Amino acid sequence: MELTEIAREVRKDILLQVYSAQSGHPGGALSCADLLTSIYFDLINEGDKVVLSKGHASPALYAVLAEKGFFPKEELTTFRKINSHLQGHPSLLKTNGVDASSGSLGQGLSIANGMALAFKMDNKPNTVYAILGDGELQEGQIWEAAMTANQYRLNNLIVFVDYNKLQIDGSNDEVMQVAPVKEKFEAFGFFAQEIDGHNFEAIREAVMKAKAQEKPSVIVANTIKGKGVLFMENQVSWHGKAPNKEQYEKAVKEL
Ligand SMILES: Cc1ncc(C[n+]2csc(CCOP(=O)(O)OP(=O)(O)O)c2C)c(N)n1
Ligand SMILES: [Mg+2]
Repeated sequence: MELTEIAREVRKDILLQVYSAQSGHPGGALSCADLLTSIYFDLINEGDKVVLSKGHASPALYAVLAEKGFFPKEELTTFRKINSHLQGHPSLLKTNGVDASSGSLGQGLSIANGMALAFKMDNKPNTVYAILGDGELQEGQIWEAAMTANQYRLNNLIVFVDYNKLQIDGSNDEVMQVAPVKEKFEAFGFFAQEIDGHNFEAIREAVMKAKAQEKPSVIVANTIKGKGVLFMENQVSWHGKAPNKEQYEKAVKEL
């Protein structure tokens, strides 16, 4: 299947989960659907690790993992239900295929650092991918982790920033300015690139360039929150809200 087709399935499954649960975060899940599709269906090698630091986008991760065969797709409708292995935020202990627990924003880059450092100590050739939200960059721990990645020259670490310009209740600019993102990471010793986060070729090319560096990498991925569903695109109100039946059917039809 083509990446575009996989991403379309992933988006449908994101909506299915949030609709079935009648809660969850469609906007930020749709925004990183192409990044996760790229990582899991184009870029990943056996043994690589993926840290979805913006854990509220769990429906995107679960959709990709189900598509990969880590668990049956039928289970997606149990998302956020009591006793389901698909909890609101990813759990390393509960869900097959999840590499790191997340949900409390700000911690994922530190976890990814530890994994990358461990790969180096074990002389393993693997890569760690981390996906951060742009609002998440307001967490101080991110910048402590950025210093650490530079200190240990973690060139096996590739950080994606899902740069959709929106967070929970407004734009980054209104709440707490994070721009310029690329330059900030450069100042922290990263090799930094900025791309269209919905372009599979651009994502692949940036990862290949990142892998050739001697320092940690950040790929600032310009994205659209709610991407793929017109009435959700760039609407902060769809950060953490479930569609009703009519909206769900309209969204699926559009996809
Ligand atoms: C430490 C912490 N504080 C607050 C929250 C609640 N929260 C969940 S998502 C979110 C906004 C995140 O914005 P961003 O990182 O831009 O994510 P995206 O736009 O990709 O959804 C917040 C504040 C949280 N999960 N963790
Ligand atoms: Mg955001």
